[in-house]
Amino acid sequence: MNQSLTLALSKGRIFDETLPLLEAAGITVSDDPEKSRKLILPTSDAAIRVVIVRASDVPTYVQYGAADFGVAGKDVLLEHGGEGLYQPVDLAIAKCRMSVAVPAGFDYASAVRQGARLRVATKYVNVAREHFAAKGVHVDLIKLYGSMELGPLVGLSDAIVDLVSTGSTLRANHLVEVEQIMDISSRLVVNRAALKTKREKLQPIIEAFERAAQSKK
Ligand code: PRT
Ligand code: MG
Repeated sequence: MNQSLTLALSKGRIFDETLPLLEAAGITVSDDPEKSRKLILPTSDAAIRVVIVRASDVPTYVQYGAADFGVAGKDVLLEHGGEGLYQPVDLAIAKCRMSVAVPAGFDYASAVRQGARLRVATKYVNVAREHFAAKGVHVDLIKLYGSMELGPLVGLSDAIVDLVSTGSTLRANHLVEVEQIMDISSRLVVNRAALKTKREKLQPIIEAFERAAQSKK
């Protein structure tokens, strides 16, 4: 059967770190999305193409079957909810952690002990809500779409929930990490219907990704 596949990726670290996994599956992408303005990239396999979308839109494309599979961060998948998605592989790429950070000098532990109500700016309102509820911390969540680090600096919030990898963004903005919420890595997500109808074509790729990810752990 002639099965064609569409893979959804975001440019930047996810694209860059997925390329070696694709290569392990014998698939090469010659366009560089940072240079080309094309949103649909062909691959060395005429039946497989890559679509370039916003990181937070990857689950949506895969959920609706506009892409058969994609790569998205656990942060993005938790906020999306994961409906319609099968998540077979933790790819162990684009690793970071989700943390609570506050301005250096703000006594977070004591504010929490005193039962203070904290204003928290974040893109990850669902994960943040669950985290603070589980800890019994009272929060007002303020939804942002980026540059969370600015929130406490201009008095928008007392704290932020954001992703941290090297910690240099926090340091540059005089913020300190006071709680780690969870480790984050990117996952392969597959459309549930495609998994059945395009199994023959998808399965070898999923297995190659699995092997490549395993060798990184
Ligand atoms: O940038 P855009 O708004 O288009 O979308 P995006 O930020 O969701 O995409 P992108 O490509 O930046 O991130 C895609 C995925 O990479 C995320 O969903 C995470 O799963 C993962 N990832 C891994 C990260 C980081 N590491 C990371 N460090 N995503 C973002 N960051 C940011 C973080 O938000 C903070 O602003 O980098 C800054 C911190 O980095 P350090 O090294 O200074 O600590
Ligand atoms: Mg980004």
